[in-house]
Amino acid sequence: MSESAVPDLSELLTDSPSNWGKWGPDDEVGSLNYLGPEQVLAAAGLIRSGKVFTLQRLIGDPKGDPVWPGRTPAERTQILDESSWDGDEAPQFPGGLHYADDKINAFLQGSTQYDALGHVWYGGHLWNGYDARSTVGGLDVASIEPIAQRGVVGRAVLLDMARFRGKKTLESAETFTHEDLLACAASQGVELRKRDILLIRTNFLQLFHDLGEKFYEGFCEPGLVYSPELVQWFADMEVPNLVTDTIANEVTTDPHNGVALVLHNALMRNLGIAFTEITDLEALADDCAEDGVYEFFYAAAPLKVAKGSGSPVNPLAIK
Ligand code: UVW
Repeated sequence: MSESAVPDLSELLTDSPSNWGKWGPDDEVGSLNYLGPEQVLAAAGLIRSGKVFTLQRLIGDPKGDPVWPGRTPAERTQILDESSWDGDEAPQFPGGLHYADDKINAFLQGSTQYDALGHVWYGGHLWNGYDARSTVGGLDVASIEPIAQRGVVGRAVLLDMARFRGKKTLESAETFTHEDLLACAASQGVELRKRDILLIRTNFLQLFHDLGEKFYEGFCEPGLVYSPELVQWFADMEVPNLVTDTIANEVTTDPHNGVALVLHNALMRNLGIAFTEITDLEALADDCAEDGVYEFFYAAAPLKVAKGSGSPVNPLAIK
C-alpha cells in the first residue's frame, strides 16, 4: 500500500461513536465511569476459591523487557548496598544502620501499564475534546492521575484467543474481531456481560524471548482489528477497560487501511476505554483452562503520577 493511500484517522473515524461529554465536560476517566459500586459488589461475589493472580510482568527481567519500538527497558541502578560501607562515603547513622537503596529510569509505558486517556490523539483533540496542546510538557488533563485516584475494580473475563485458535502464541499481524471474542467466550462457556473488563490472551510476547532481536523485525503485533461494527460493539457493551498481553492491545498496523493503532483512537480517545498493556496472563490462563472458570474479580490501581501519560501497574485477578 502506498503512503498516500493510507487514510487520516480523522477521515477513517468520522462517523465513529463517541462518548465525549457523556460524563460532563471535565471528565478524565471515561468508560471507567461504568464501574460503580454495583459492579464492584457483583465482582466481589465472584471470589470463591481465594486464588490470587498478579498480572504484571517483571520490571528488569533478566530475560529482557519487551517494549514498544523506540522505547527502552527500565534501568535499575543500585545506589547503596553493603559495599557502600566499605569506604567512608556512605551515610553514617547512630547505632550502625546499613540499608539498600536503588532507583529506576523507566518509560511509564515500558512495562505492564495503564495508558492515560490523553496518551494518544489525532486531529488536535484528546479524549472528551480536550486540546492536544494540553499535553505539552506533561498532560494537564486526562493524565494517568485521575485513573490512579479512582482505581479500577469490576468483573473481568479472560478470552484466551491463543488456546481458542489452538496455538501456543498468536502470530505477527494475526487479527481477530469482536465476533471472534464472542466465539471464544462461547467455547469457554462464559457469558460476556455489559461493563465487563476484557482480558485477552495472545501469548505473543513469548516470541520476544524465543526470537531475541528478530522479534522486532517487521514489528506488527497480533490483536483486535478495527471495523465500525467492532467499535459499535465496544460502545454498546459499555466496555470500561481492555487488558491484553501485547505491547499495544491491537494489531499494530491495520491490514485493511495501513493505519497504525486505530483502536487506540476509536476506543480510547473517542469512547474513553482504558487500555492496559503488556500484562502476564499465563498463570491465570492455565488456571482458567484447568478449572473452566473464566470470570473473576479484577482490581488495579496505576501509580499516581502527576501529568503522566501512563503508569506501571500490577493488576490482580482473584477467583
Ligand atoms: C503507543 O501508544 C505508541 O503505545 P502504547 O499504547 O503501547 O503505550
